[in-house]
Amino acid sequence: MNSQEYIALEEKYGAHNYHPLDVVLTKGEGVWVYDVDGNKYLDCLSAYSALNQGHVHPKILKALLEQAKKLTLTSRAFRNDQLPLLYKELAELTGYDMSLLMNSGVEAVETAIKVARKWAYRKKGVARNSAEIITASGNFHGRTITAISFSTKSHYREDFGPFTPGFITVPYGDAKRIQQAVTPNTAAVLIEPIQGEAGVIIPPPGYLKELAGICKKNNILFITDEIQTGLGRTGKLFACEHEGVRPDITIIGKALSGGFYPVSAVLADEEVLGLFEPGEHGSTFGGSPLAAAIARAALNVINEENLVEKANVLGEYLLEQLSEIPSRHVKEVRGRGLLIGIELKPEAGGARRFCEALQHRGILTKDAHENVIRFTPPLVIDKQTIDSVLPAIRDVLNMI
Ligand code: IF1
Repeated sequence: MNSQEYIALEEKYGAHNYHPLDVVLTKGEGVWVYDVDGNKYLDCLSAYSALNQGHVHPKILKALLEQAKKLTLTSRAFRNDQLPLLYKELAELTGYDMSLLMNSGVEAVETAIKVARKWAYRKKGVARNSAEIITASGNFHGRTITAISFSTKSHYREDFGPFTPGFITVPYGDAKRIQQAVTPNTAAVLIEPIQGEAGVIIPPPGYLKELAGICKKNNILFITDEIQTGLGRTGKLFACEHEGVRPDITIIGKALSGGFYPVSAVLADEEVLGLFEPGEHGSTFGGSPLAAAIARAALNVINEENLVEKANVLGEYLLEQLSEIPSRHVKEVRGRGLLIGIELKPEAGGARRFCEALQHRGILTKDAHENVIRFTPPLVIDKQTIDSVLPAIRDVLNMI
């Protein structure tokens, strides 16, 4: 079958909740992907940072295959011999006392919200059912009813109410607005250290530090969603480290499995995560031996291959190279590490047509927030590969 035939099948039999680029991929290796018609592309999206380690990393594949032959799932009714090792390795890597394993990113977000509410009732003395969580406009934390309850994008919410109460949303990037929203019932502040979906929005310097200070002063939990920014993407293990901030709760997902399997986690110290009691939370697949073995290998690759430092060095290089491209369409190029966005001027006709043009030049990426082209290649990319695609990017940014 060719691309057109696969696309026709998908359109006929699948729900239309996506509008993907019309490229049907069948194979991936490192930074490269191949479509069913035999074309090769550089993946500059990396499944929104889930593929920091590159496609089908051989070491993660090996861990998956070996574990899959032995034991895949126990449920948490029984213990397994992989999860404790992952817990220990996560603690050693991140410095948090504990973690709780879930599957999708949004489940970990919901988990963090649950534990923050419990903390407010049990530790802070907030009256039950009245905890408030402050979030930021332009946020993206996933697609569940609770996560869209505090989305500010009408397209994500419009027909899906009623919503979960208990969330207050203030403009992103202005610490004063967070301070003003604090009440005695505030349990937590939940933000992304850099907003991905909103178009790679980097808050003003000092923002995260200020938020951490406000939270500490007011006895509020500071929760960061590092599902997209974490595990090396921005040139630090966590984006919060750019400001020397250690949140009370850090949420990770995506690259925690290197793209093999959905694995997410909530990281926190014992005084917070220790509040969960047996039966209060869980998941059939969360923390399975297969997930744990994959995550252990995925973390190991980040360490062994120095991916955090690579993202730092190559990110700086790519940002500089992209910034130097003269183009009448470009409003701003911004980024941190290998999380880079090119914002186009409103009159450029939207980022999608640029993504389609890049696709025809062998580069896959995705528009964000209408006018932003993301460049988030796997962290295993090298300088030579970056150099090899710059001419095509230059051409596309200068098309009519
Ligand atoms: C889709 C966006 C990115 C996330 C942050 C939680 C989640 C995500 C910061 C939920 C997920 C994904 C999901 C994907 C598209 C994508 C995305 F454009 F929609 F916003 F990355 F920029 N927190 N982001 O970025 O994690 O439950 O999906 O595992 O198609 O919805 P999940």
